[in-house]
Amino acid sequence: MVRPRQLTSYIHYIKIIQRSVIHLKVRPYLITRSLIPENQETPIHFLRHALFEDRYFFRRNHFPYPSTVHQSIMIGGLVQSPLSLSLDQLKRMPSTTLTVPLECSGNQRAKFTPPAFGEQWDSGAISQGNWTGVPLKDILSLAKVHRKAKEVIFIGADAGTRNDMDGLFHYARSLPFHKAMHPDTIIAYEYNGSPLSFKHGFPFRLIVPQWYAMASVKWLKYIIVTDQPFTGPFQSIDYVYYPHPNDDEGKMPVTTMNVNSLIQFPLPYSLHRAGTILVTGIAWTGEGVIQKVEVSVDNGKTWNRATLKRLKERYAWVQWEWRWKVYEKGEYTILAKATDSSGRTQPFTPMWNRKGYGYNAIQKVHIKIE
Ligand SMILES: Nc1nc2c(c(=O)[nH]1)N[C@H]1C(S)=C(S)[C@@H](COP(=O)(O)O)O[C@H]1N2
Ligand SMILES: [Mo]
Repeated sequence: MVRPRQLTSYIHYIKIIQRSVIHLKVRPYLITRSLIPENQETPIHFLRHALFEDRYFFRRNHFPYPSTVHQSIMIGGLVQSPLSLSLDQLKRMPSTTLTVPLECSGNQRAKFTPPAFGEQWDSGAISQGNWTGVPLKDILSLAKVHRKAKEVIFIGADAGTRNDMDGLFHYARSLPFHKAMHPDTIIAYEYNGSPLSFKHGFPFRLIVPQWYAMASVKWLKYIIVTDQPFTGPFQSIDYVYYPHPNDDEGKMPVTTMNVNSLIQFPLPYSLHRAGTILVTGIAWTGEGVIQKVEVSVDNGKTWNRATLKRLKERYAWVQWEWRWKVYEKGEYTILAKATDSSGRTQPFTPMWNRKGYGYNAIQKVHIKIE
């Protein structure tokens, strides 16, 4: 029999072995959080490029995958000319390609204390690639939107039940009209130059740059223009910040991504020789652009400016690096902190909220120099 104390030390060894195996460039894989619906994280620490292969893109689903694929989108509601568009028709319209990261608003939820309700994501519910599609505003103008329009609702083909309400629900979300009309809000039909894969929304999905990814509705089936606030459960119950544990006071919708960064190297709990260590990672924001990333190895007493490697694309994450000269053996904590052009900076303590959205506290990586 293994006694609990031994067990913890075994787990400790297994973790060390796993980490060293990963160091030997074993092929990365998605980490499964749930099988049905399929929720899987990206091996974000091991992918150091800007465009992720489809098979390494995180997957976040509320329901089992849809059983039928709809070959056209219907646009209706407060419009003069309701219409239906097939994939071929859409492909004939002028398109745009954007490098956009999608980050689940529940990314890093597992780090909240006290624990927050929901899928316990570590830091891999984020991925990035090139999305090609037609600006939604061009489609809305074909349909001739009524002047009274206030919101646009997007309905996906997937549906299922919820624990908190009776009935069958489609995954559906709305955008305020001005965001729907933004030239970079697109109906995407290609990812990295290939048709969207089924798991990521084939034949078309919405891509809403700078918003958390719940807005980017997959398997898009209906687009409905309305003058009323949309109150579907994925709009008015989920994807709302609830700052208090027991009441709904101060609730706020989840929209743009918080300023955030991630240390990709060194890996947590890794061992290193004294010398120079290239600390690397990524930083991103949903408002403006990343202005600076700072790294601290003395628990925040002093901060060092990291070098930013910007891509041309304005929504893409920024890669950063900082050369750390470390000669003294011992344990260290590396902190990384990003600041964006709207003046937002990562906090030491995350804004706790009941459903665990928008985690963006400064990341801490413990390592040892020996
Ligand atoms: N139709 C549909 N669209 C959806 C979802 C869903 O469950 N159904 N999940 C949303 C959420 S919460 C996220 S984080 C992203 C995940 O996109 P991905 O699976 O392509 O990574 O899709 C969004 N769009
Ligand atoms: Mo999400």
